[in-house]
Amino acid sequence: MRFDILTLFPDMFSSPFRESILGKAIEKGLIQIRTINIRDFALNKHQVVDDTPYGGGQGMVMKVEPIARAIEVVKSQDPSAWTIYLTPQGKQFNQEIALTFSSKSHLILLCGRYEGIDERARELFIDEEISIGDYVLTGGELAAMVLIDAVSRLLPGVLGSDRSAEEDSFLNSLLEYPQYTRPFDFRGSSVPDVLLSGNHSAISLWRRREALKRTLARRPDLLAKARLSNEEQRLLEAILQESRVDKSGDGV
Ligand code: 4GX
Repeated sequence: MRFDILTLFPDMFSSPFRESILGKAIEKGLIQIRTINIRDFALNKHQVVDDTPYGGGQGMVMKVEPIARAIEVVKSQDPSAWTIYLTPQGKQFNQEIALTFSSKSHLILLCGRYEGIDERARELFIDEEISIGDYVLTGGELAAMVLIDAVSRLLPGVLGSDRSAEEDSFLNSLLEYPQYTRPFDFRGSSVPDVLLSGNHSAISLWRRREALKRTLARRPDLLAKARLSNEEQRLLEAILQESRVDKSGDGV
C-alpha cells in the first residue's frame, strides 16, 4: 500500500515511520510512505504557499495552485489514488474507516496549516475529509500519522501475528480485558488467581466478564451498539444484576 503525504513540513515524518513496526513494514516493502513538499509546487519566485483570506479576517489560507499541482502530479502517476484532507470538519476517524482504507492501494493525505486550504482545493481535489477527533491541532501532519499508523497495522504481514480476530472484537465494540505479566505480586497488589489456574475455559470466561464490566463502566455507548453473543448477553445480565444488588445496599 502506498501513502503520499502532501505537507509543508516533510521532516516531521522521518523518525515516526523509521521506528518499530512501521519501520519494519517499510523495510519489508509492505507499505511505501512518501512525503511531498507542497512548497516545491509553488512556482512564484519566493515559493509562497499561503495568502491572506478574501473578505478579511485573521491568519493565512493555503493557496490552491501549489496544492492542485502536487495532487495532479501524484494522480497522473496513479489515477486510482484516493485523496484525503485531514480537518476537524471531516468525518470522525474510527476502526471501521481504518479497515475501509486498508483495502485501498494508494492514499494521498493532504496536511493543512494556518486557517486551512482554499475551498476550491477541497471541491476540486479532495475525495474525503477525515477528522481524528474534536480538538484543534497546529496542522494536519499528526492526524495523517495517526491515520497511517492505524491503517498500516491492518495490512497482512505488518503485525507479527494474524490479529484479525482481535480487530473484530474491537469492531464488535468491546474494550479489552485487563492484562498482567510478572511479577505475581507488585507492592501488595497481585494477579487474579484464575489467570494462574491453567483452566482455559475459566480464564476465557473471566476475560469476557472483565471486558463487559469495563465496557459498561467506561464506554456504555459502545455496549449499546455491540453485537453480543448469547453467552455475553447472559454475562452482561449477571453483571447488571450484581450492580443492582450493590446499589441496593445488600451487597458489598
Ligand atoms: N483531525 N487540524 C487541519 C488546518 C485547518 C484549519 C481550519 C481546516 C480548517 C485535525 C483534526 C486538525 C488542525 C488539521 C487545523 N483546516 N485534522 N488544520 N482534529 O485539528 O484532523
